[in-house]
Amino acid sequence: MPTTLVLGSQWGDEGKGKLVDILAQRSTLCCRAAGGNNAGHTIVVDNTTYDFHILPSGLINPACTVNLIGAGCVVHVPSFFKELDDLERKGLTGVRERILISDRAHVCFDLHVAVDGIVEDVSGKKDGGKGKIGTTRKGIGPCYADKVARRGVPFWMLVSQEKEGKGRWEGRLRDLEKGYRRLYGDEALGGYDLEGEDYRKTLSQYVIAQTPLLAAASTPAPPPPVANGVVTLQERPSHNILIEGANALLLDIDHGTYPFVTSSNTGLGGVFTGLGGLSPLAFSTPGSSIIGVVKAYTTRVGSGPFPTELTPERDGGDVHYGEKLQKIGREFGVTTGRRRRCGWLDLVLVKYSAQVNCYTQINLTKLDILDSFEEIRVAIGYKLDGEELDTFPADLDQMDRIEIVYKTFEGWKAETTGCRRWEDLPERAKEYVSFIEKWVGIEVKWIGTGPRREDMVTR
Ligand code: 2SA
Ligand code: GDP
Ligand code: MG
Repeated sequence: MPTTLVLGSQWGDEGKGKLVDILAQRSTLCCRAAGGNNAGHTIVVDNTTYDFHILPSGLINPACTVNLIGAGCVVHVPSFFKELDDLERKGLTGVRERILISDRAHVCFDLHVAVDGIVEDVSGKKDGGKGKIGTTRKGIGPCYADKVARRGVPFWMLVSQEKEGKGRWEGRLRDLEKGYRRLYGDEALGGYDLEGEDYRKTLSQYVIAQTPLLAAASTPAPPPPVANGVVTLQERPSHNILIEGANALLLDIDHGTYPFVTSSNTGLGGVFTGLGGLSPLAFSTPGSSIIGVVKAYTTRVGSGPFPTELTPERDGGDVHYGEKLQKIGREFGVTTGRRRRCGWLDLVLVKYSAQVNCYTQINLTKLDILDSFEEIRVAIGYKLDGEELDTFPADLDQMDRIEIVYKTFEGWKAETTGCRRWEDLPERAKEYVSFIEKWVGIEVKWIGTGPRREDMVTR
C-alpha cells in the first residue's frame, strides 16, 4: 500500500494541514513523528474550522481508524485531552477510539512549560533580546532536552505507574524540578510547587487524564491509548499510511537555522526515527510520495534569519508588500496568535529544503493571496561579497551579510480563489508556478487557491 509523507519546506505554516486533510480522505492510518503541541494546523471543512496541535489531522476522516502520535513526539497530557474535547465539541465523533500515543513518546510537563517561559524571558533580557528564540512557550525545548539527557518520562513509565503504583515517574519529575530550581532559583519558578497543591493537582490531572481514554476503549480487546508504535505500523501492512509533518525543515534541529529552530527533527530523517518500523523503501512503492509544502511567499514566527523578509525598512515604495501579505494571508500563529513575519518566496531556501527532504512532489499553497499584487518577487540567488553561494548557508553571520538576487514577475491581478483546474488559472499565475517547478526541479502537483478543502488545483 502507498505511503505518503507531507513535510513543511520553509519555516512552518505553509498549509500542510489542508493537504493532509485532503489526503486523509483515502488514508486509514495517519501518524505524527515529531514535535508536540507547538505545531498548529488549521483545516476548514464545510465552513467549520478545526485547529490541530498535537493530534494527527487524520481524525477528521472517520475511515482513518488509527491516528498515531509517534515515539519522536512530546505530549502535554492536559492539552492533548483539551484538543480531543474541542474536536468533539465541533462534532467529530469516535476520536478517542482512533487515537494512540506511542509508549516511547515523552511526557511534556507543566514544569517544562514553566521552564520554557523562564528561558525565553532570561534570553529576552540578554544582548537586547538577540538570543531570544521566540518559542511557542509550550515546553517543547526543555522536554526534548530532558529526553536527550535521559532524565525524561516516556509514556510507558506514566502508564506503568498507573498500573503498578510504583510512582517512578513522580520521582523523576521531582528530580527534574529540583534541578531546575537549582538552575533558575525558586523565584523564577514562581508558583510552580511540586510539593504543594499544584503538585497534587498536576498529579491527579495526569492520572485522571489517562482514564477517559481507558474508559472509552471498546471490548473485547480495547486498543490501548498508549501503544507500541512500531507494532502499530508493522501490524497494519494493508493500511494506506499518511505521515503528517509538523513545523518545517528550516526549524529542524540539525538542518534548520540553528539555534533559531525547534528541538526535534522536523525533516525526512525525523520521520524514520520518530516512528520506527517504516522502511525508506516504503517511498519507492508505486503511489508513494514525499510532498514538500511550499507557500507561494515566505513566513516565519519567532526570531531568527529570514533573508527575504519584507521589514518596514526593506519594504520601501508606495506599497508595503510585507504588511499586505500579512493582512491578506491572515498570517497569525494558530497556537500562539503571534503575527507572522512575511516576505517573498525564497527558492534558494526551497531548493535546499528539497535537497535535504528529497521531495517527489510539491504542493504550492496560498497562491490566491498574491492575486492583487502589482508585482511579485522571488529570490533565485544569494551573493556573499559579490560571489554567488551555491546553497543556503549554515553560517548565520554570513546570512546577515548576503545580498539577494531577485526575479520580478508582473502580478496576474485576477482572482484565483477557489480555482480547481490548471486551465482556469490566469496565464501569469501559471508562469509563476511553472517557473518555481522548473527552478526547483520538482513537479508542482497541487496548488492551493483558498483555505477550504475544495480550493485546490490538482494536476
Ligand atoms: P518551540 O516552541 O520550541 O518549538 O519554538 C522554537 C522555534 O520554532 C518555531 N515554531 C513554529 N513556527 C511556526 N509555526 C509553529 N506553530 C504554530 C503555528 C506557531 C504559533 O502553526 O502557527 O502559533 O505561533 C511553530 N512552532 C514552533 C518558533 O516560532 C520558534 O522560532
Ligand atoms: P500548517 O501549520 O502548515 O498546517 O499551516 P497553518 O494551518 O498553521 O497555516 C496555514 C493557513 O493558511 C491556515 O489558516 C489555512 O486555512 C490557510 N490555507 C491553507 N492553504 C491555503 C490556500 O491555498 N489559500 C488560502 N487563502 N489559505 C490557505
Ligand atoms: Mg501551523
